Amino acid sequence: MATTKRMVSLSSNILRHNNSNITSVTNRASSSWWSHVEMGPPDAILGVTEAYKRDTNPKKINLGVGAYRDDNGKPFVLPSVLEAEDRMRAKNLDKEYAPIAGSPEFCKLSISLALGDDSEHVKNGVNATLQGISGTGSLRIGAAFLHKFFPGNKVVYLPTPSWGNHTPIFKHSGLDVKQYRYYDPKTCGFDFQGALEDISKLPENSIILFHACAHNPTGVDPKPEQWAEISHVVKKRKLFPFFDMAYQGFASGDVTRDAFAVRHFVKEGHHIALTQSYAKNMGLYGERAGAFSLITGSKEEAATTMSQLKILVRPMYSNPPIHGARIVTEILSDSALRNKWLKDVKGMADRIISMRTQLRDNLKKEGSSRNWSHITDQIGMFCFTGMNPQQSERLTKEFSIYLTKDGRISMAGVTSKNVSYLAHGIHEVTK
Ligand code: KET
Repeated sequence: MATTKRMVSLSSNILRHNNSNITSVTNRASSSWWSHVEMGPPDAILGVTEAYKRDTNPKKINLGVGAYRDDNGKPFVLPSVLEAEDRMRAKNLDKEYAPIAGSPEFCKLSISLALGDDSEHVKNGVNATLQGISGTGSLRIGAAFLHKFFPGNKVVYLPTPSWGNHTPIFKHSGLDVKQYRYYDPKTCGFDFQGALEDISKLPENSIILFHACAHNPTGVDPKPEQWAEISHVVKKRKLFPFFDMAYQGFASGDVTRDAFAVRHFVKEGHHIALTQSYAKNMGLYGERAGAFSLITGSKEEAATTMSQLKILVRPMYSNPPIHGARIVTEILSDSALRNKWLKDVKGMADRIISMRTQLRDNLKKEGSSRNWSHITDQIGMFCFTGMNPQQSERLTKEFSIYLTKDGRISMAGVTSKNVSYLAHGIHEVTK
């Protein structure tokens, strides 16, 4: 009797419990799961393109994102890339998965492009190189690896300013982010003394990030002799150098010249981390082809670190996309096609350099009395104009010229057709 009573009360408890679960599910479903989610801000760089697309002014110009345009303002598919794709088509390739670390051939060609075909480090197999999802994905994997295995301070020191996505990438991986002096707004140039002073005081065993060339957003790079001194201080402070190389070939038009800093550090014995992107120098933006490398102390270290990199990649995205990596492999492995590509890169870099001169000349023609010499002194895809956020905003509102709020303009979006309108707009908001 007592047992039956207890069973009845138990089952009604279960019923009540189930009912209350059902009610709370229904309530939540009717009020929606996501009512607490607040609207996030648009991305500081990619959000500019979204706003540009909404603008109906026929004179509009998008100088927000760093994406190369030809002199008609159209996206540019490199002739060497088209040829690589033709060759690939003729090979009837399959669409099987890539290995977790991507194509081994792509990895070998990528690290050789960075360090040089005659690199002892590549010959000795002390590099752990993994195909990443373009530059961003490679940075993210590198950051995840450092978060898990870096034996020193889990702090990355970034130049001030740096690419807007560096801080979120490193923070998202669990690393702390701090700064060192880099750009001097007074000279619109490199603050060499400030950088050296800051770097020489960083806590030992920290991570320091460098833009290998064509610093984004400032377009200001250290000179070779300044790099040599920086390398010296980095070694003295026992810092771990992490190079982000997103613009090899884009700064000077010469892939060897643009690899100077990376090659110098490696030659000086630094065990660096390196990310590479083919978004800009091969125009493979949406193909997401890039690489992450560690230059380690031995072949064994290269193997152990590689095994752990793969363990990080597998649950994140399993393995990288194949099409872009195949294009890169096709181009870099054939000397004729490689030379064609080198000409394509030089052509893009030269067009940008000539646009810098034209923009400066047009500002003079407009009657601007400001010193615009930094437009031609800076290199790479961007010009850090020195315009403040209010001036940048006016340029967008009054002239439909889109740029990031920090006054950065993508020189790759300037053409012989829009340069005078751009100069006019800049003069109007800065006079
Ligand atoms: N590093 C730097 C310094 C960089 O400027 C970019 C892209 C990347 C890495 C990553 O590129 P990816 O496409 O993932 O290979 N910069 C341009 C585009 C962007 O912000 O995503 C830009 O600054 O406009």
